[in-house]
Amino acid sequence: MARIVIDPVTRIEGHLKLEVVVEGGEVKEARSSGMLFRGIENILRGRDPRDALVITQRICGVCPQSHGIAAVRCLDDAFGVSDKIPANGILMRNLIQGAHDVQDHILHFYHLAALDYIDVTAVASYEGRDPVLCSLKDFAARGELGPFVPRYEGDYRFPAQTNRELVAHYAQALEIRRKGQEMVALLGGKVPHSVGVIPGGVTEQPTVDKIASFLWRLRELQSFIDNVYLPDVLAVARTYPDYLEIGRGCGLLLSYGAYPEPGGETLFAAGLVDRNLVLEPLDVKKIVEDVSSSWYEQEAARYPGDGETKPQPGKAGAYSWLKAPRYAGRVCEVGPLAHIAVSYAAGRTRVKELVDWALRELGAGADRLFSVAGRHLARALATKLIAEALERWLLQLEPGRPAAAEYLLPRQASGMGLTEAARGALGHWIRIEDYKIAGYQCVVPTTWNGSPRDGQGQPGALEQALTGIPVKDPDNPFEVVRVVRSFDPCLACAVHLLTPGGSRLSHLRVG
Ligand code: NFE
Ligand code: MG
Repeated sequence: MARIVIDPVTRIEGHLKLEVVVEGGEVKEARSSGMLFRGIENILRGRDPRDALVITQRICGVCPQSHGIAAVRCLDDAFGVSDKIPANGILMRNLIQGAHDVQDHILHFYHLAALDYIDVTAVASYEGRDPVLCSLKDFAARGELGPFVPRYEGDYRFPAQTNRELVAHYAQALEIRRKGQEMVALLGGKVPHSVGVIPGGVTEQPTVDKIASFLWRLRELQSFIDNVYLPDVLAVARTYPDYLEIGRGCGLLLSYGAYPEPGGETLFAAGLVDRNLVLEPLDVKKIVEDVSSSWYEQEAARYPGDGETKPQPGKAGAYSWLKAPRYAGRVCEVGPLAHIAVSYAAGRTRVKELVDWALRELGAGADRLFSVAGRHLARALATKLIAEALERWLLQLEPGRPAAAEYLLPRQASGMGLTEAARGALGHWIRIEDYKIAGYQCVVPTTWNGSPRDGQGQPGALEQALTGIPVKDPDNPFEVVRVVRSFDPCLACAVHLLTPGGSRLSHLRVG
């Protein structure tokens, strides 16, 4: 029996620790631990409710727009203006969130995951004149392999020429992401933490020049997704076909739905699906957070609207700062696979076309989506779907029409804001008393996926996906990190250590 501890897992956002027990060449047991405490919910108590918009965007530098949208939907609900937002406001929120998500998905595939499959050292033997590859070759020759190593060895399958092409795409993806961030800034004022999204709508006014500036960047993103990103993801799935089998996970996908169309249905459907893609309607009241294996004071699992954050470092039997969200007691996986599978099961026509096309390309059945390569594929399809919708939403903007409704700050209220971040289902819950925040809870995607065991002893989604996978060489557990990264975990979202001086809570780190 071998115990492998990977701490921290690199090329993800934040600090995740993994412990897996390997016996007979396969993982028998896995434990995923979030190693930092998040204090955002407690920081918010006693503040003006509108501060949630500003402060929750600071939860994470990768997905601030997602938290901005969840927070504003939470305030819309508490202020009673959810159904009063003008079409321009709905559309511009979608455009900000969508431009963000497109570049975030590209970030994940190229910069956080692709080097698990691409041998970057192939640039050393490059003899052509492509300036990007030449500069990477020089970089490697100086021994500066900075973002590319350390890595696990032993399973790079592409020929050298393909490796070099994919490395060039890694560099190209950086430029494309910049275009996506510029699109966010065009309507949201700035990145990473945008400023124009307010209760009732947005502060920005759509103008013809902003629409044109957004559109030409969008066209570049669309072209990259069609001609580079999707073909590369398919190439990885074809070259590593065993990863269409590995890391199947808990088999229950949950989506809150996201991207409301003015007067219509959402782009991503809400609901749950199992491995047979049978749709179950979502009942938010069935969500609870369990703290049995988490470093919080022990109490019964609570609905997030009534949730508390009471840290208890060193609690016996606990091993994570992440709580364990559950739906009617069941473990759920969230993320682009859920976006795509739930929307597919709900009969969204465009999603069906895209999924059926991709599965035909791979000669695979829909059950193969529940896998490492399936998650990467679903993420790429979700990116294409959003990029197409961005164009539709952009061309529906009406310059000169209002973009926000008025609101009054209530003395007493409660609200809930649900959306889908790039990494999956994201919910914020607020309680307002005497015009101030009396309680605020965020349940983020990585809390669902990276959760520890609950009071019933059920492992979390990532822990389940790791159990049973082969590990050829415990010194090079590349299979483990490939499964982990297919979930795109973000521990910055899931947990946070926040102190003004940066040191006071450092003793809370448990290693
Ligand atoms: Ni920090 Fe986040 C996204 C959110 S994930 S990246 O997407 O919400 O736990
Ligand atoms: Mg929380």
